[in-house]
Amino acid sequence: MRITTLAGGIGGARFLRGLRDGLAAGTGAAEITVIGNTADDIDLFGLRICPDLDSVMYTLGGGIDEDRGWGRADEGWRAKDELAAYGYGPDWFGLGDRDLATHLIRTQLRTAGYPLHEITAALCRRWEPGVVLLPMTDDRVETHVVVPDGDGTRAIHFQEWWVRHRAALPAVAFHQIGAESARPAPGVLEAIREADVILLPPSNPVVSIGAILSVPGIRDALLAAHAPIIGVSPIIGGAPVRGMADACLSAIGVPTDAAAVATHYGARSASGILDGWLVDTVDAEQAADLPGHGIAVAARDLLMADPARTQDLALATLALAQELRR
Ligand code: FO1
Repeated sequence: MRITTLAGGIGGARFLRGLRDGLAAGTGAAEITVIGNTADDIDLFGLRICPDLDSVMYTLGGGIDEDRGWGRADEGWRAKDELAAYGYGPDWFGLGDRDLATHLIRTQLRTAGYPLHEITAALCRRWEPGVVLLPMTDDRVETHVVVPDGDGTRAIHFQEWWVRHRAALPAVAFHQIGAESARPAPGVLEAIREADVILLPPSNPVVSIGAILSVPGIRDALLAAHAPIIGVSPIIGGAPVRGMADACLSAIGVPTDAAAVATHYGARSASGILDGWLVDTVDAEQAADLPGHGIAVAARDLLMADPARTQDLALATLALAQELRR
């Protein structure tokens, strides 16, 4: 079975680990291709940093710091302290000593002219994540956030908004800079076209899934895909499980609730991208009218509190896909 997923950072990576391990535990021989968000990427200290690709690579490769969900386990911050001692900012983005190796290699290969999908494959040769990890595009696409500035506005990089300001500055708009001229990375459209199942893990609908959909061709490929497309709500009981998706959703006028996110993605029968949607049991009532709008619903325990529950959730998305395929 060929499974293709779109994925952002921490929540997406955890879900993918459950999917891979849940399938491995069962008999399910499956090949998983992950289309990773690269609009979080940032140039810092002369290095190109790809947070969402690294969260997936480290989480599935066994190198992730479990509490943070980003960066390396058993991390040290000596280089960061040295940079701060020079007053060489920004000091609000934590680059760990072990994590730095990834960015140094990625930047060196990028300077040598290798495209991001080849660089990502090279880095994954060390980590062996057990999935094919593709960047959504090899081209530069960055989410910038428009925030109030006096009686006007200014745009800041997503990472500054997210990490330095903890998304506390009201976001007037999100722009994926460069998206209009970006092309899907090699393998991305094929992975969507050839999939037996397509999954949207509980990633941020605006700056992760939304950013991937901003690359021309990807949304159309999803619309045309023969595979059922199943999403998992990142919102439980009116709040994001972690991260600050609520700040992103309110910025685009979408209520922070499980049904509203599904409606935002839209039913495939109405030119949206969803055939099925998993909500937490506490949101079953609220999602009751989605089937009437072409989106099948399954209510499950969405909290990925431990590996077993994460695997159960991942397998539940496949079960809904099977149901819809019949
Ligand atoms: N997130 C933070 O909240 N604080 C940080 O200092 C930070 C550093 C960092 C370094 C490398 C990396 O790959 C990710 C990092 N993140 C940090 C997470 C990053 O902001 C992600 O883009 C978000 O978690 C959204 O996916």
